[in-house]
Amino acid sequence: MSDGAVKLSKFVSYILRHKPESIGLVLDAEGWARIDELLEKGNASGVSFGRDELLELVANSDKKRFSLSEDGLRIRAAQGHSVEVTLGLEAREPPSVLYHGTATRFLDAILVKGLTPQSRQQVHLSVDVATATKVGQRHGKPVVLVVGAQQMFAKGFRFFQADNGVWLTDHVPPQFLRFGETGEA
Ligand code: HQG
Repeated sequence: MSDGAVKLSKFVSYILRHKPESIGLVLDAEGWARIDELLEKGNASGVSFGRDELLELVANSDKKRFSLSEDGLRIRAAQGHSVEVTLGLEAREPPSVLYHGTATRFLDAILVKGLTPQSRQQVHLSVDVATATKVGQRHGKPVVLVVGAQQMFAKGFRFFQADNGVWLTDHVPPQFLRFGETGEA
């Protein structure tokens, strides 16, 4: 993505996941915003972007961060919310393992409490080690934990897959975690 696209992606992520009210936008219960309104209020807040740029961002976002409604009139973040939303995803059977990239400085707490959503609505899990490593790098020295997703599922934990493939669950107790890769080259 170009520098401009990354900047716009960060702005739209911030609005649709965390602070819609900062530009006077109201999301519906499932996290959707009207595209017209996002354009109008985003531009009024001083960030200038057009419909084409926004739609290009949706199509080319490296992590497919945004989804469009079937009628093409609304947009939402696929995952990552701190605002309370009900994405309306169906619970699904996960693969046998999933991965969670984090930073080494969080490990002590994670080994006691397991993975908890922190400021987001759910814990985010990746389907592969490479992606998890990148997620962990955002926070510091990365470490990848292997999540016994199938084991959890067998015990009644529920898993959801966002439109962009990221898996979501409410909590991963420490007994379902084991160390994977350091994420280092
Ligand atoms: C850690 C990005 C202490 C957790 C990514 C993580 C993802 C704990 C941090 C999505 C803990 C929260 C989400 C505990 C978990 N004690 N720390 N008990 N349990 N943590 O950013 O998963 O690029 O809220 O390990 O790709 O890093 O923005 O979550 O390090 O899909 O599109 O607390 O955001 O997507 O950090 O990332 P975050 P995350 P985008």
